[in-house]
Amino acid sequence: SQPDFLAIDLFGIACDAGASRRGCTMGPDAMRIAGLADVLSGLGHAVTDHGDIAAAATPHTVWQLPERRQAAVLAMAAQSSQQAAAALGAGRLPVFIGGDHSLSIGTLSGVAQHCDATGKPLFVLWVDAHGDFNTPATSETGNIHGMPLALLCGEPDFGPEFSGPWRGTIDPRHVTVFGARSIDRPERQLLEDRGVEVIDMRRIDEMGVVALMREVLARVEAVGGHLHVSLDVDVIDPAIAPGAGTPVAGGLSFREAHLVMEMIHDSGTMGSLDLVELNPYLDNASMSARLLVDLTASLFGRQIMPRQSVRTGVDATV
Ligand code: B3U
Ligand code: MN
Ligand code: MN
Repeated sequence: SQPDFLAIDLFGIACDAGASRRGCTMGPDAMRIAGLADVLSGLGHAVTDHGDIAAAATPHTVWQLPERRQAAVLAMAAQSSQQAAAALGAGRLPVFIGGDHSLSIGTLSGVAQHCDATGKPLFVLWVDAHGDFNTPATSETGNIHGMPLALLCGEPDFGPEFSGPWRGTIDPRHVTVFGARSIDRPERQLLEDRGVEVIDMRRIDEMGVVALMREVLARVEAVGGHLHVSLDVDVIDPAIAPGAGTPVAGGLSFREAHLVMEMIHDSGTMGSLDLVELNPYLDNASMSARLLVDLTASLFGRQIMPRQSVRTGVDATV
């Protein structure tokens, strides 16, 4: 488990080259303005904001070229991979503020490097409306934000242009996709074949988030693992989080999303975090940015009333 107060590093990754619509480049600033650092320091944590990694200025004509966008994604991944490994090596907890979900190619590969070096088993909780397990061969859109997990899990369809420290660094059987409700056919087959756990919205409706999250977290706790949480804003219902480029109806409610975050916090297993896909250009009066900051507060220990138990497997008592 974790100390109550953490040293948190914030890294903005102003990237939209992996997405279908532009605007996620403004995500990091929107979350800063919504008070992310203040909320975390208000909880007692020591927060350092390292500013943004940004792509070279991309005129729209350049953004429309798939090879250029792909090169931009991977150039940023090379940087964020180093940031992740360095922050964790220094005993700090890195929070990556996106930016579209392709940024996890970099962040997770750096986290994996650190876990390899320390011998901690790595688990990934991918909280997302989508599976993000497409490959260049299965993707209908060609957008890289629909592919990061497949690349990280070593799918062979990626050509040599995708080489880098990210390729095949994650064990698909240590990945849980939570909140899914939009998965492409061939993507679904790959997820099944590789043994990725997919907790879709129907299972959440039937079982509730508590029973499902307890199982996921208990597996990490049992082996003293490092949990990387990758939170895609589109997992939340678009009615309350409209600032997402690929909204899908029927997402997590406000209460469910907070409960998931609170349970992750109580488990003490989270070692690194991505906050991705916030598109302030599509947001409504910053409501999604503020909700993401609010959820992050729950992830880092904000509680309505104090609770004594910090164990997931045991019933928490007030
Ligand atoms: N599966 C689709 C849609 C998608 C995935 N991730 C996002 N959208 N954000 C695709 O493009 O691969
Ligand atoms: Mn995603
Ligand atoms: Mn998504």
